[in-house]
Amino acid sequence: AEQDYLDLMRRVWREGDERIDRTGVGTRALFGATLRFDLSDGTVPILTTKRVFWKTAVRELLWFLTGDTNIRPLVAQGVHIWTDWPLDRFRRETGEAIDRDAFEARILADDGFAARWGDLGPVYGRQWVAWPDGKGGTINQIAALVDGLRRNPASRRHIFTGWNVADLDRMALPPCHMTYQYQVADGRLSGILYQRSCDLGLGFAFNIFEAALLLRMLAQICDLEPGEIVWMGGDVHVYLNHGHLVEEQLARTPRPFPRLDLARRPDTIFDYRFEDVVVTGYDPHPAIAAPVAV
Ligand code: THF
Repeated sequence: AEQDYLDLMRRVWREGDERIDRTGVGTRALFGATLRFDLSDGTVPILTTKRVFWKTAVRELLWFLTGDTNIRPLVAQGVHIWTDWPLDRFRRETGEAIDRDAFEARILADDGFAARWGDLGPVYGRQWVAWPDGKGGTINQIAALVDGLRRNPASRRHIFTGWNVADLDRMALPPCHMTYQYQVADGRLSGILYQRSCDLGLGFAFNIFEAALLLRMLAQICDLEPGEIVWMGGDVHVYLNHGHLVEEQLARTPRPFPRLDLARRPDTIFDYRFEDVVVTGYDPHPAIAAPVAV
C-alpha cells in the first residue's frame, strides 16, 4: 500500500547514508527494500500523495515495447522525461548553449539531427525486444515471455532483463528497472520488479505504475487474472534537492488507488495503444515539482 512507500521514504530521508552520487547532486540512500501492491482488485498503484503524470508513464511504457531508443517519438507526444540526457550530451560535445525547448524543436524538425543526437543507445526498448543474440540476430524477450507464460505457466524462468553487460557502455544510462520476473499461481499472474537504483522522489512513481500496467497487459494477453506486483530496490535513495517534496508528501494522507481497465484486448502485447489504458477514480493531492538529476 502507499503508506509502505511513505514509510520507506521517511526511513531513507532520516536514516539514509549521505553520499555524493554520480550526478553530483547528492543523495541519502539505503540498500535493499521491498514493497508489495495487490492488483487483484483492479486497482493500480498510482501514488495519490502527489499528482503523478501517469499518461506520460503509459507513453513511456508503450515506447519501450516498440523497441525504439530515440527520444523523438516521446518528444512528438509531449513527453520530456528523457530529453535531459541527450541534451546534456549535445551541450558537452558541441559546446552549444541551447535550451531544452530549442533542442526538442530541432529533434522534431530535423531527421538527421534526431538520428545523431536523439538516441539513447541500446537502452530498455532495444534489450526488451531486440537483444543481440551474438549470432547476428536478435531475441524478443517480451514475445518469449508471453509464449512461456502461455505454454508453461508453472515455469520459474519467466524473466526478462535490460541488463545486457556487453552493451552497458553504449547506453546513455544503464537500466534502473532492470529485471522482471513473473509467476503464475491459481490462474493469477504476479510479478517482481528488481530495480538496482531508485529515485524515490521522482522515478519510483513511474516505475511502479509501469510495472503494474505491464503486468495487467501480460495477464490480459495470457488469459490470466492479475495477482501482486512486488518491487525490490537495490540502492534506494532520495536526492538532497528533494527535501521539500519529502516534507510535503509525508505530511499528506494517502487516498485509495484508482482503478485500471484495459478497454480493448489487442492481438498481441505489442498492439496496445494509449487509448486502451483507462484510469478511473484518480483523486491525488496536488503535484510537487522536483528537479531530475542527470
Ligand atoms: N534519473 C533520475 N535521477 N531519476 C529518475 O527518476 C530517472 N528515471 C529515468 C532515468 N533516469 C533517472 C527517467 N525518468 C521524470 C520522470 C521520470 C524520468 C525522468 C524525469 C520527471 O521529471 N517527472 C516529473 C514531471 C513529469 C512530467 O513532466 O510529465 C514528475 O513530477 O513526476 C526513472 O526511471
